[in-house]
Amino acid sequence: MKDFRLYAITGEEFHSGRSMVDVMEKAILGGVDIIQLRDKKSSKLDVLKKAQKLRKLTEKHQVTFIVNDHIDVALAVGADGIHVGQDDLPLDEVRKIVGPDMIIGISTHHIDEAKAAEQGGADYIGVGPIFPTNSKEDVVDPVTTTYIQQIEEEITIPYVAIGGIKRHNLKQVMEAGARRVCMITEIVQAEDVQARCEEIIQIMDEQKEALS
Ligand code: TZP
Ligand code: MG
Repeated sequence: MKDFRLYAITGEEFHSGRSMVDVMEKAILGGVDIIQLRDKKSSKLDVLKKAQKLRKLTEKHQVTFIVNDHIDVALAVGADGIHVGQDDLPLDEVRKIVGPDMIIGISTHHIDEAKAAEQGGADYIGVGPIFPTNSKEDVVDPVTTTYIQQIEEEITIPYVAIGGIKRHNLKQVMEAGARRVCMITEIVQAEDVQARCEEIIQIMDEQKEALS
């Protein structure tokens, strides 16, 4: 898959009435290079409609588009990838459905899950929640940056750190080794989403430089 550094997930309850396409377009203009549609509440039809809009947007800007949970929707709109959790269909079943080319990402909370994901053919893994977060229901306890260090040592496929990551703790996340980060609220709740993403990317660039 095309490499990335800043991954944004939709969180419509935090968009403050702004349209999803508008919020995500600002994020892309600010430097986000991968977008995930995550919608745990809408009907399948509504998820499809949102996915169609985001597919158009991401195609226009040449940005990777991932759909959370809904494999059928991902296939229907020609998304670049699908993101699943530990309680969704197992990776080998997902691969059978989506074929060899679609990106498959999976959330992990423990090194054993990460190893299984790597062996099972995931293209990338989510690593978190690093810090406490209010953006996910039934979330497990924070895994802390120690989990990032473990992943750095034992896992070779790309990983993205997620969960409660903000400008003020980005340094900690990067010091532990992460070079790809994923955020919901820190991005979509910002009044100026584009400026926020630019600021995040600047911090990431500075940290990367400082740590190299
Ligand atoms: N998976 C693990 S934590 C999380 C998800 C979807 C929520 C991240 O949201 P935020 O607002 O960046 O903490
Ligand atoms: Mg899921």
